[in-house]
Amino acid sequence: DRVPLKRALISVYDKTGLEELASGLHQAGVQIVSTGSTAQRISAAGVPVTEVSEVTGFQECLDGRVKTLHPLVHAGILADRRREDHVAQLEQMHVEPFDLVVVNLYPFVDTVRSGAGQDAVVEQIDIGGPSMVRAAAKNHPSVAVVVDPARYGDVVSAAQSGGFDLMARRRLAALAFAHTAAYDNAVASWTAAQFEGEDEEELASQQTGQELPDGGTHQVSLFPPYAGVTLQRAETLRYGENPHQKAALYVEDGAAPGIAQAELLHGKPMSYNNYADADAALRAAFDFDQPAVAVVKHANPCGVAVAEENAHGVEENAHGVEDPIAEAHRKAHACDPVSAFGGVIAANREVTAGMARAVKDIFTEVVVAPKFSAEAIEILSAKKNLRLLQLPEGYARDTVEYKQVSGGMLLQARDAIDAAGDDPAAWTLAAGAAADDQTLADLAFAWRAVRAAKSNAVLLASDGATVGVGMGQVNRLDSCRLAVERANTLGAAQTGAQEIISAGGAENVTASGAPERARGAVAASDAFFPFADGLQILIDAGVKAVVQPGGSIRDEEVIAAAEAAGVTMYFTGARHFFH
Ligand code: 93A
Repeated sequence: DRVPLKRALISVYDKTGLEELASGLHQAGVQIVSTGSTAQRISAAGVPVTEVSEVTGFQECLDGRVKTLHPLVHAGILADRRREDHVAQLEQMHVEPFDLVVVNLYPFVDTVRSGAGQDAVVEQIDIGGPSMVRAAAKNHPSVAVVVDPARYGDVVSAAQSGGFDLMARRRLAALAFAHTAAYDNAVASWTAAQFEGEDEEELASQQTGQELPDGGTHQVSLFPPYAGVTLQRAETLRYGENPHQKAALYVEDGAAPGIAQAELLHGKPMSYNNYADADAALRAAFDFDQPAVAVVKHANPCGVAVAEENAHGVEENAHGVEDPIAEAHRKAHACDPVSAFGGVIAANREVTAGMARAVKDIFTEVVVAPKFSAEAIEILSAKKNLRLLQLPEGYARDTVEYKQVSGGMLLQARDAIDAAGDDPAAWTLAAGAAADDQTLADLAFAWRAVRAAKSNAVLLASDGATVGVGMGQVNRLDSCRLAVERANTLGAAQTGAQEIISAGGAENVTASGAPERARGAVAASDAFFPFADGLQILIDAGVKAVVQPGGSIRDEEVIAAAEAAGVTMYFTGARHFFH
């Protein structure tokens, strides 16, 4: 069922790889027909090419708006070669059929992004290109269609080996239809946004305040067309959240390169839950500039920690940290070694051999990081069931987040640590004495880390590491209790109480023998304390400083409790709910 490639129609805006494609096709004996500047480029590369205008007997007109929109072009694409009547009609009209159509479209989305004016954007709405792509995709029993320069290598190979088979043509057709659908979706959203823009109030409420390079604001809507949800199936997953649920991974057109584009270096295929947990872990680890590690279970952190960056070429930095990412992992794991069992680990730096040696001994589902050293891969590959996931170059999170609700979808601008209140320099001292540098650094760490925990997050930290995380509760009081309880019980699972006593920390060991890690720690709360009761639990446990948004109608009560206990409390004025 192969269709040999004898005649190709090429019309591309993005000329990447065009010369190689054209010369490869020519060498394989394929005749090339092409539009204006595409033909010029092919011809300049020394490859014979026929202009579309020669085929149609019609010059391009209206500044190129009409180039390929002609029956002699479209009959050549749409004739079903399996049908005698179609073949006969082509002969009558002296039309030669196309076996291959290579098109990429005017850069509509890039033009919108550049902040160009309406007329300039409209001019970039490609009409002839999508028509050829859709025609060729419809007629995939006879024609192969290619919209992505990354596939040119396959095209040349196919030309040399008797053409694409039917399955390959069908796959290409599906990609082509998805491509034109995404394109039209972007055009439709942008056009609708122009219409909404006539209502000044609505426009103002949509504006993000980001200035365009040309200073214009006419297209600065919160959800520009390219943020539309246009997805393509990338991978079928074994099952969903539970074994009886079907599931697949889709990638989003135009999205920033994220976990959906990551490369599995080792281990079994990623599962649905692996993707969700690894993404939550990344969100936490990449909130920090310093080397950071987050250990996550069920999308919640059971440990987040940072370590001092080690200056290049220096054996040990001021804090004696030789292998910062291994150190960050050690501290993150120590927060809750019980929950870390079967967890997902994200690092924001290359995974070193040092970190790998520690992870090897802990049952872990996934390690995700920007890079793994060769030695780390070797060490961790010994674990058959551990997945090693390497992030794509330029990993970033998208500017828009969405969540399904029945009958629709919620979209919001991404929550990031970039509000004015996220900067400790902008915090207000609400109670107690100003924190010393070390305490302030721990508060700043806790404030970043608390964003990783869901639903009434209250987090205790010391020395750049979480020591107790309370989350997933329907009230803040229970989260405070949980954070304290975890801080004061779970540490024992990792460090024997005896070791702590012999290390001189005997005063912080409870009767049960567990280290009392809440005492002397700092706390962060993702939203304000509605009453003083939650804060009181932290105070009673010996927490020395607290950071929280403030803004409750009972703030005075809350401040009074902190003052009475001599506990330092800062208000950020910003909050970070995460559900
Ligand atoms: O302006 S169009 O919508 N009208 C057309 O008839 C047409 N035919 C091809 N745009 C058209 N194209 C587009 O021109 C293709 O999609 C491609 O992006 C571009 C290639 O033109 P050139 O070869 O002159 O660079």
